[in-house]
Amino acid sequence: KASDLDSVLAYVKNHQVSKNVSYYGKAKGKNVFIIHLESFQQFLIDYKWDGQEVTPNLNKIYHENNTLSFDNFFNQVGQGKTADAEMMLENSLFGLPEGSAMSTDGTSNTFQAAPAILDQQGYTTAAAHGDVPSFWNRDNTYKSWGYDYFFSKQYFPKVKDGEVGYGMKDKLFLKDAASYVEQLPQPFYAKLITVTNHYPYTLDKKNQTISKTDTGDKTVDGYVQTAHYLDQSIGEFMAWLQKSGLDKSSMVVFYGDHYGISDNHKKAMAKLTGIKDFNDYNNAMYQRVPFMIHMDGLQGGINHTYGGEIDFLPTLLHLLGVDTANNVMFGTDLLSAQHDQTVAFRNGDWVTPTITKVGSSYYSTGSGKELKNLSRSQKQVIDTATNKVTTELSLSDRVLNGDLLRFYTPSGFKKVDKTKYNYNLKKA
Ligand code: GP9
Ligand code: MN
Repeated sequence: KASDLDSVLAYVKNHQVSKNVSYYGKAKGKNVFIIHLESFQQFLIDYKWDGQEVTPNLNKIYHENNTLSFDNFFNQVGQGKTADAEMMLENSLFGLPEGSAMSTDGTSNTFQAAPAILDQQGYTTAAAHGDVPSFWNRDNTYKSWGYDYFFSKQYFPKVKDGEVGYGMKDKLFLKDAASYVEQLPQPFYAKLITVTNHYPYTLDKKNQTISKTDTGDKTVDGYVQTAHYLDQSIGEFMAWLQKSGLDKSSMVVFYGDHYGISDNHKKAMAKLTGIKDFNDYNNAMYQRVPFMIHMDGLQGGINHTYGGEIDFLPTLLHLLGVDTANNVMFGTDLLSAQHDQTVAFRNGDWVTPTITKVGSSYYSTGSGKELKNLSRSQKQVIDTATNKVTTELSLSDRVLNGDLLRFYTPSGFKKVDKTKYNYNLKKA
């Protein structure tokens, strides 16, 4: 019921942060490319295997002067994996404790998502994915989020050996998707979801241009190979961007959606990382994923602020000069001096710059030393973080489970009319 929203609105109002004047509106009116790097963990950046950089193109972007890169940015997904990442990135709402919110609530709920917000700013919006449109209920959810276009499998030409795993190979996909996006009225907001770097990391011989790792764990050892292939596809995309001239008028944002190597593979991770006794603390630290914002004229550098996927949208909208004060969002602008650096995991564990909680254990963030006899001030950090994390997760769940946004429309926001959209390719 509508009154359930009161505590949500009060929480959001109480957690407003100031803007960062040196970044606010810096990307106003730019086209936006959101590049989804499937299963891509931060440790791949600058990682070397067999005497080679695994991801030379992304490494270059990561270190460039006009890229703002975050090195303490965590994925916060639960069982919904990609779908949870999409939910957080486009709504600043958490996925649900079980299942995928895109599947359970994507069709029926009211949302105030990135595409609908940007529609108000004159943007054309599109998502692209080289898989069937029904996967994760994208076809229905994207209507609720206000996407003008959704280019899925049916939009792309069938070619021999064009697919592996969950869909089109990244090189073919990005090339074709880019050619669609290029035709959209500007400014556009386009999300391109790659998929080749997905478990179990298989790739045809022809595209294997770096050797597999040698941990002996079959489903882990192909990871560098598909990541290397994904990286090459990014290299080709960036070359296209420059050739098209769109590099001058666009901001390109990269993110990794979640881990590639799950905590069932600690032995293999120990071999890949050189951390002998790869434990729960290390596993938490390796939930870092890339978040990089690349744009001509952007003041870049490597930013060490702790945050996660829930913070993506307010950060992005502020760069675009879009105010978020009236929106129901659980993240805050990573560039704000007041951003709270407590990072929630979906199971209630958390990371702060000083202390990390995994299950019933606490560790010193950085050294990984387990904290046993807690000092008063440590107890205080723990209480504050635990309280914040439980509150924000449960309030976010309340929004999704109760479809509470149907009772609230931010001022100036135009409600999404789901019936307006049809993503089926019309046969000529
Ligand atoms: C499928 C793809 C994979 O369409 O997005 O989803 P995941 O298994 O990573 O959640
Ligand atoms: Mn995924």
